[in-house]
Amino acid sequence: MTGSLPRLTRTGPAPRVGIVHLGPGAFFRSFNAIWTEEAMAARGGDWGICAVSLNSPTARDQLGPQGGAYTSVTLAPEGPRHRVIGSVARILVAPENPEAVLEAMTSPEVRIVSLTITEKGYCHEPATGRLRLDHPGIAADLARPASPVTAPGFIVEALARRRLAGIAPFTVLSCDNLPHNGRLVRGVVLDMARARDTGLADWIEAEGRFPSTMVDRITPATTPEAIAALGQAQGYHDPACVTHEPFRQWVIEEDFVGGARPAWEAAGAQVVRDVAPFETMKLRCLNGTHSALAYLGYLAGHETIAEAVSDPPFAAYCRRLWTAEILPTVPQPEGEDLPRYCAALLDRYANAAIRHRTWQIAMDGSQKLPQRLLGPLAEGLGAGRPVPGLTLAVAAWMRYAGGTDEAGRPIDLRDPLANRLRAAWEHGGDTAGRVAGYLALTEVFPAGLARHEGFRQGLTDALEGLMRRGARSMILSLTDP
Ligand code: CS2
Repeated sequence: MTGSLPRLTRTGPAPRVGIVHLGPGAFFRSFNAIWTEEAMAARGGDWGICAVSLNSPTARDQLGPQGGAYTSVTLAPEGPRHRVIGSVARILVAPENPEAVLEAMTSPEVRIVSLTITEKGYCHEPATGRLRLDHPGIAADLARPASPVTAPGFIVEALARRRLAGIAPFTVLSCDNLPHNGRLVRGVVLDMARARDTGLADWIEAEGRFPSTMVDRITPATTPEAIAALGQAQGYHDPACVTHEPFRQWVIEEDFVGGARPAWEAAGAQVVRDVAPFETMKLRCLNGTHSALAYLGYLAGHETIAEAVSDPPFAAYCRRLWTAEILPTVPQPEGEDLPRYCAALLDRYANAAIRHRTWQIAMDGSQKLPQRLLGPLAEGLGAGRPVPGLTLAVAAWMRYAGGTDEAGRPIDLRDPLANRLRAAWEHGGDTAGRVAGYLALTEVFPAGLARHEGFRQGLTDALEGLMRRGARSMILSLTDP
């Protein structure tokens, strides 16, 4: 059907490039590209985006034939809204032509390199935040710096070339769901630069800027059904389209090289001195409950987040997590009303127009758990507060990573540590042995937490309960004891 429709194409000229963006997936399209389009419309500036895929050619194949244009589909409960976005000026596929990417990143007109590469793209150890020098991509980039494969590799090589050419560094703007994402990317870039050349590392340390950001917009993976529905509504074929919720929030630390950046605040972004309280709020309140709902919901047979929270014990579980276990660990960000923020989250989750799969959110758990669940858990334990809800969520991750659901069906486990997670399950023997196997993953569990006897026992009991009674019944006993 959509095959016979004309393809969407750019109408006006593409903007001049001022930003190189690594990771042009769905989130970039529902977020960065839209804010930047609006900032340029409001205040001007040459901030067109050169979008770079570090892995597959998919984004280029989708966006390229359309001159970078694509449709943003806002999935409001009352019906979809469509809008064509034109801020993507150019698309590159790094593995096909790393040199073209480095050339773009070295251009003096490019003042910002932004990133949505997901947690694992930073090649760091989640528990410590340090660059993994034994990461195969990092090892390859240190051996052949001029043709990198990883994000840190591209950034360091491009900065080295700028330094040689006497060009100021670009600002590195991480837009991934990681705490202190600016500090994290600065750390991995400096670790890598230092492994190459201390002079380069000193220059980056002195001249480079790595503002932290808090990013928020629920964006499920684009489905063939969404592309077909857009075709029906608009009469064109756009495989690059993105669907997302109406809500969005961007909090950006004001720390750019030479102050150069689009006027994102003209589009409603909050530019602040300290992003940390906003990050903690979002990572723990939103992403924390998202991951909890993903594992427990998946095990209980809920395909989407909206389905999970329409099941009353799951909504009660979220409320309980916020009130009793998460909010006591969240500092007050200026201008936010935390109880209202959480109540609004439940409404956002309940938006049935968004089919955000629990399986999608369950992906890469080993990279997500530390900041989403383990941080508030460790703080709660440290303060002597009971944390049964967060403990149940971690146990559900273990159960999920074991590889079969409650009906005995195999789970398509996607995680950089998938093999080790499965091995911990298979070789653990009994429940206590399995828990011990997971807690021994030092990349995931900080030593203090892994050694905590009460936590270990709580996990073992929760996992035992999940095996015997199932996720829904465990949630019921927690919310309605
Ligand atoms: C989700 C996030 O996939 C996930 O892990 O928790 O992508 C979430 O939808 C966004 O952070 C919302 O801003």
